[in-house]
Amino acid sequence: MCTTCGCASGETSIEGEVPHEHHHHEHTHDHVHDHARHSHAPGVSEARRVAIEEDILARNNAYAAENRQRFAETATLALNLVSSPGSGKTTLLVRTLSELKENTPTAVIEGDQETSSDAERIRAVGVPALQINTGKGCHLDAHMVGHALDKLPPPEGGILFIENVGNLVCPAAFDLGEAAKVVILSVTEGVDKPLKYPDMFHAARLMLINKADLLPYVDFDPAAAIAYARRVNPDLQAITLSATTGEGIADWLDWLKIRLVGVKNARIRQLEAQLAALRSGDR
Ligand SMILES: Nc1nc2c(ncn2[C@@H]2O[C@H](COP(=O)(O)OP(=O)(O)O)[C@@H](O)[C@H]2O)c(=O)[nH]1
Ligand SMILES: [Mg+2]
Ligand SMILES: [Zn+2]
Ligand SMILES: [Zn+2]
Repeated sequence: MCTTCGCASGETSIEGEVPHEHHHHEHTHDHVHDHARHSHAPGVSEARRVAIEEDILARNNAYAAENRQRFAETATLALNLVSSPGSGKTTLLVRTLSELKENTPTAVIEGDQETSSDAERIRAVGVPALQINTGKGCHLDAHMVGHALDKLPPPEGGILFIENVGNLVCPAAFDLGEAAKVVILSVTEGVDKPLKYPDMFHAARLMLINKADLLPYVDFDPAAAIAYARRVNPDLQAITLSATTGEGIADWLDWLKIRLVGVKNARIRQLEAQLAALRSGDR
């Protein structure tokens, strides 16, 4: 994980925010920015390294729970899009948002080490987007996403897409409070990637095999990729599509709609339970 890969926290910047002036916000739990603990001192013992990792993930999970609560209250379907760089996440988002934006509220949080170019690509579609730059960091974490949500409210009754930093390793370990991780594997990457990077395919709910339009030109058997992925995650769903030609996109849109209905129904059940509790309190 990130104690070994050398990424350092504390370099994150969120569009429109002055770096290190971000502590005036309402996290409900104790919020100590102890960045010294995120560093990667060479020569730390194995036991110490494991303790540091557990600490980082425990803190992350607390922030993720806050984000998840926020998504539940606003009936927002939050999806964490993960992949190697260049698999087509932003291209797929641009097409997906163009299809959805008529009828579904949407927003995008973009994560990259540098530049706001992906957020600009999304805004060009007419959808609100906010860029997080992670600097040396190799993944988004729940704390960064919480800050981004202060600037870019979750789209109520809609879908928030979080495009993670291109990296098949570290983002697997970080829960952002999302309903599901969606892993994108493009056909130019080879069918063996689910075996080589099992954590990511294990963490994901859905695998999108992108760039299907290139299948005639590359040695890539989608059925083999799916079989490998299901070795590490038997429940993984899979859709083969092309962000550029639009083939298979309808299946992806259907998947999104079903998930969104699930989120809205969960919110209705939650409100009904609260109402019932109030009524029984009246009696
Ligand atoms: N042929 C083909 N190219 C694609 C497809 N999706 C994305 N690309 C190309 O792949 C490159 C990387 O895409 P991008 O969306 O920036 O990937 P990201 O890094 O995952 O966000 C760009 O040149 C895209 O035009 C696809 O479905 N088919
Ligand atoms: Mg991108
Ligand atoms: Zn890392
Ligand atoms: Zn903070």
